[in-house]
Amino acid sequence: MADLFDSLDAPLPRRQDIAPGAALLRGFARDNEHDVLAAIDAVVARASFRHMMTPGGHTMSVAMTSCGTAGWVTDRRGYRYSPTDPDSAAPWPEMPAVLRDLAQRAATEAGFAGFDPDACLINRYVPGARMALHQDKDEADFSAPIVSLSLGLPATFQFGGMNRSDKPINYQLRHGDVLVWGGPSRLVYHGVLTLKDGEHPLLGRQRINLTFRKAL
Ligand code: MD3
Ligand code: FE
Repeated sequence: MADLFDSLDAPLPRRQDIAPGAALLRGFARDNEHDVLAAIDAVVARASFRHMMTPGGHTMSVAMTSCGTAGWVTDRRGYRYSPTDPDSAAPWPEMPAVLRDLAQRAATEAGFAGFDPDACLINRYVPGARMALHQDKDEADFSAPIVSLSLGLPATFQFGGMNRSDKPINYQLRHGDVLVWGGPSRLVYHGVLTLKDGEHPLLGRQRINLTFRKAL
């Protein structure tokens, strides 16, 4: 049977392989965006966003919190995964099932069946916030991928190489996009350019990014 979209221009592909082991699943989280946002609200109600300090003494422009058995923290002592929230000394909130399931479905679609994340970092960008090029290498097991979910305002994501000096390729990440990074792409340098101002219908003047990891 003919479908409504047959007559329209082809949409952007739903899945784009951007490098070996790296897949962009556009709009993957749109189907249950309301449940996803409610789950994030529930986590943030128990573990607030906070601006952490880097070991070098700079306050990050991105505000962060975590859920799961481990959360990522940084302070003057360095970077690490911690089983407790340093602000409350309590364990991080449990990872909501709706979030874990989404990450597992995305990982499976990208070829990483069996992904079992124990940490979910939640980053909040307001206009002006950015994340400089870095590698994610505080996790114990690099054979597991990282799954990232973008919500709210669009951002320009920089995908670099194995050396900081490798020229990055820029990708636009929009509300509901999911990225899976594994295999040869797991340790590439990456970052997010300064968030531009805007107003998102569900999230207002902010972007939220979740990253699901096997940290321990
Ligand atoms: C590529 N977050 O939390 S997500 C981070 O949009 C982080 O908030 C960015 O980098 C953000 O560490 C980018 C996409 C991402 C996450 C982890 C990766 C890309 C990655 C790890 C390896 C390679
Ligand atoms: Fe990162």
